Amino acid sequence: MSPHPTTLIPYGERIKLHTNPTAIKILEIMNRKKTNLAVSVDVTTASEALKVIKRVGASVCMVKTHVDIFEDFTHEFTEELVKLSKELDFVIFEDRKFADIGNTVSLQYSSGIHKISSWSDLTNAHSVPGPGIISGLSKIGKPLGRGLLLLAEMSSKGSLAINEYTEKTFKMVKETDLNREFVIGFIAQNRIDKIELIKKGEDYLILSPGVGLSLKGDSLGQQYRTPYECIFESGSDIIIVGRGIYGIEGDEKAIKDEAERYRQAGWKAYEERLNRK
Ligand code: 5BU
Repeated sequence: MSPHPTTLIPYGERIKLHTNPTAIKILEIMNRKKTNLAVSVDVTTASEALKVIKRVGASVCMVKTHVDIFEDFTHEFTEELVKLSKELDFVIFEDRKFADIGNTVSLQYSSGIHKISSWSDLTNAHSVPGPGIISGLSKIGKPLGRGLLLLAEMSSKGSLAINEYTEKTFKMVKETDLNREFVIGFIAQNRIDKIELIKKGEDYLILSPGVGLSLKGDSLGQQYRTPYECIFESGSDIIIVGRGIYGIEGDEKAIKDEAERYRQAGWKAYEERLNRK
C-alpha cells in the first residue's frame, strides 16, 4: 500500500497549507525544535505540573493538560503556563473532550472556573453530539485564533470510535468547518483523513495518544504503541506521552532525559518516513 501523501511532506512545508494560527504555530515549532512530541502532564497538583513542564519543555512541541484533575487550580497556574509556553516554545492543549450541545460547550469553553479558551491554544471534542459542537466551540475559539481537534479514534480497548463512527467524524469536519479555519485535525490512531476524501492541499494534523517505549498498556484499558509504530507505520504527526515520561522513576534529570529519548525516537521515525519516498 502506498503511503498517505501527507506523510511524505515535511512539517515545515505543511505550514503554508493552513490558515489557523494555532496549526501554523504547531508546525512552526515542530520544524524549529525538531520535535513531534507532546507531553501529557496528568499529575494532580498544578505545582507538580509546572515542575514537569520545566523539565520537558525543551523537548516538546506541545504540553497537554487536564486542569480538572488539579487539586490546587488557580489562574496563577494558567498565567505561568502561558509564560512558559512562550519561553520554552510550545503550544498548550487542554484535553477537555467536550461532548455536549453547542450552547453548553460554548459556555464550558469560555466560562466556569477554568475559562479554557482564555489560555489554551488547542482543545478537543467528541463528535457524538453532531456538528453543533463544532459551531458552539468555534464561536468562542475562532476569533481568538484557537484550534480544535475532533476525536476520531481512541487508544483505549473496546472504544466505540471505530469504522463508521470514525469516517463520519471526518466527514462532519469537512462539512461543518468549510474553510478549515477552526478544526485543525484529529485525535486518532491512524491516518483517518482518507486520501480519496481530501482535496489537494488539504492538510490535517493527526495526534496519537497511547504511546510508550517500554510498557504495552495499563490495567484500565490503555493500549500503547511505540513512537515508530505511530509515526512511521500509522502516519501520525504527533505522539502524546504521559506516564512514560512524567512517571519515570529517578531524579529530576530522569524526566528530562526520558522526554529527550521520546523526542529522538519520534523524530527518527518521522525522518525515516520522509526518506521512504
Ligand atoms: P498516558 O499516561 O501516556 O497513558 O496518558 C495518555 C493521555 O492521553 C491521558 O491524558 C489521556 O487522557 C489521553 N488520551 C488517551 O490516552 N487516549 C485517547 O484516546 C485520548 C486521550 Br482521546
